[in-house]
Amino acid sequence: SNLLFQYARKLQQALQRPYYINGHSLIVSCTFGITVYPSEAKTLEDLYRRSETALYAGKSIGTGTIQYLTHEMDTQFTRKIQLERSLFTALEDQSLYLAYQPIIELQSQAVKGFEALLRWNHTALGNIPPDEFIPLAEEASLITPINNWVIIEACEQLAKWQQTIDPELTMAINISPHQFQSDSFIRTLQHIVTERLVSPSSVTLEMTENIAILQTQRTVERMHLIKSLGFRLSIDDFGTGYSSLQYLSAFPIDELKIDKVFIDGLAKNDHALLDSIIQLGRNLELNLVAEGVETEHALTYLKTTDCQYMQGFIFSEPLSVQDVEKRFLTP
Ligand code: G
Ligand code: MN
Repeated sequence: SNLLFQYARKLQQALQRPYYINGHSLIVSCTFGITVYPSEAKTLEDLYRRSETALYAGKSIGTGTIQYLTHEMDTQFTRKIQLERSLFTALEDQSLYLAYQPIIELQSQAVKGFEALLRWNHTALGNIPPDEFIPLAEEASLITPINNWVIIEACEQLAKWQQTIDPELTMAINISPHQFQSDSFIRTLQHIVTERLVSPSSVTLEMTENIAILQTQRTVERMHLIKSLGFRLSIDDFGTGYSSLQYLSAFPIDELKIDKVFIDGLAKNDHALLDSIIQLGRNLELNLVAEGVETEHALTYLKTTDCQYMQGFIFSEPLSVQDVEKRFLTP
């Protein structure tokens, strides 16, 4: 294999020189991905696919890299291909589904509503975290249909639960910065309003602070458009993203979801930032939801503050539709 490497180097040196074409000097760069036949690949297709895997891994290090296929690269790539292929049918076969985590009113402990969370239970590979499958869905151009499905599905579910559980229930839906900018997203919201799937005032769209990095004027206009359709807006994972606070008064938002890190701080009696965020939220007349509440200690403390709502394992994990109905549908 050392010989192979030397051979690749020589080829690279021969190819990587300036070419003079029409008075222009063009530099060619040359990156190698190497797979050995027949020990690492049995067929031409395999040889090609695996070399390409090594090539892209090499390119991510830098052009001009000579990269052998490693075992790790190979298993990672095979998993990726397998996941990507199943993603195309994941909506139909219902392996992609929504879980619903209750949002609780702190003082009364009553269920205010739910947050819809996208989950994927792959038939062969088990639970695949969103961090892994969302980028794949983006790559495979499946993210738009999936995003739209999430919104419609969550709204239809809310409409059912408003009839069977409580007419005041709300639903929170996560929106990515890219999705927020898309026209398809706005059309989906308009569809909900015109078809009267559910009252938009009971639907909260959650976006992270990263939304503020995008061109502000356009972002603000878009938020006003969403508000004019009647939906509510919330900043998710508040306190961990974009550091400027100035956007808070520029954005027409209704709610802050306080990131779990500030709740976790309570274990060390570290509540200065949490108190300040709650104060800030109240001064701006925003709803406040504490996220990731796991301990009795944190819950007890939160009850002494002006924060109105909480979400977390201490009350409930995200639940399936069946489990929500088992727990909250009283006959
Ligand atoms: O980014 P966002 O806040 O929407 O993500 C919520 C995620 O946090 C979900 O995946 C949910 O399952 C998880 N989660 C919810 N409550 C808790 C909790 O109390 N502890 C931990 N560790 N995770 C939680
Ligand atoms: Mn969220």
